[in-house]
Amino acid sequence: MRIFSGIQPTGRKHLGNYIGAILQYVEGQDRGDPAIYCIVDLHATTVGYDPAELRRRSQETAALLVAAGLDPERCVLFRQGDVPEHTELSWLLSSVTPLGALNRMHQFRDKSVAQRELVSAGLLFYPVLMAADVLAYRAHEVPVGEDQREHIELMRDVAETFNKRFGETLVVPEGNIPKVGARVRDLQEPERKMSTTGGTPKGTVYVDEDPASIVKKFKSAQTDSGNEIVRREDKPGIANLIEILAIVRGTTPEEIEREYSGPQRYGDFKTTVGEEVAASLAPVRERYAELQGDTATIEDILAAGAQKAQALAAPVVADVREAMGVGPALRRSVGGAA
Ligand code: AQP
Repeated sequence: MRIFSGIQPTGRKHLGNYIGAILQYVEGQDRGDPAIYCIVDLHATTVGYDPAELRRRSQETAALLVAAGLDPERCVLFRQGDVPEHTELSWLLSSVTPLGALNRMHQFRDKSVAQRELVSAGLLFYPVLMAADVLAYRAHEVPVGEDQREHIELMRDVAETFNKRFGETLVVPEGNIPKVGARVRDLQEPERKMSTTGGTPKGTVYVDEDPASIVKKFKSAQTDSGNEIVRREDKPGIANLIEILAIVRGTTPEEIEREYSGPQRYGDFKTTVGEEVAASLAPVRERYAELQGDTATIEDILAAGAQKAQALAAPVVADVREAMGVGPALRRSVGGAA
């Protein structure tokens, strides 16, 4: 069972990234054979950005993942731009990707509207590169949050179309979207997801945030004016807090609802959630502070990870080239699914 996932180096990572993705990465590390995690710096170049900042943030994201529990000895942790097989494969896969499907992607539509200067071809091509990221490793499982469902569907279609057109070469991956915490909501606008680019400053909690500031944000979270701690459609704010607390405690939302049944003061509940979130993130924040400035160690980790990643991806890309008739024929026969 191969697990693959990618994370953007765009700024600080928030509680949604942590719950929807990073916690799953750490869990996958114990199950994956191998578990492959990639900091997608090439994806980050598809919207306006500052080059020096991108390099720094890629290193910081790597430091954060290690601080959160990824062990470079037990998983493959690398930076996308260090493994050229990703870009080569994305070009090869573009021949089986319908332009109409790319045009319809919600993320493309949303992000292209937000671009002030240039809507790059890279932004349209983003899902093809993402398909290449996963398919290059013949990964079976892709842990992601709910917002990535559409991209997972597209990469499955791309793999299926490729296999039909050129013969069984690629593994069709499955998304692993958690049942609880797949869409952590903005604390101020709980009808929207917590987001790096589209969230409110007071409603977005960062993994490396000061504990007092985390508690303050939770205390001012938007809820309705009721007194029940239940997940109902008309209570997105409280439902969000219930799910967050369940994840932090390692229990279920049903258990939280049982514990807080009967009339409750929302203010007290918000404080409890804030304090428990802050306490659970404290060790990650401390390890991150130690690692963050140690760019030499981080670069060593990423270089070793890139070597391991390339060793896995190169034979797959060679099989794709062979199947497509690109370059000279290989001596060995095309390998099937791993
Ligand atoms: N609110 C969320 N709840 C649960 N999971 C989430 N993810 C993102 N937001 C939430 C998941 O985090 C992983 C890494 O995401 P990313 O940093 O690569 O970028 P993203 O998906 O584009 O989400 P961001 O960080 O909030 O950026 P915006 O919204 O500005 O595009 C992914 O698995 C994602 O599903």
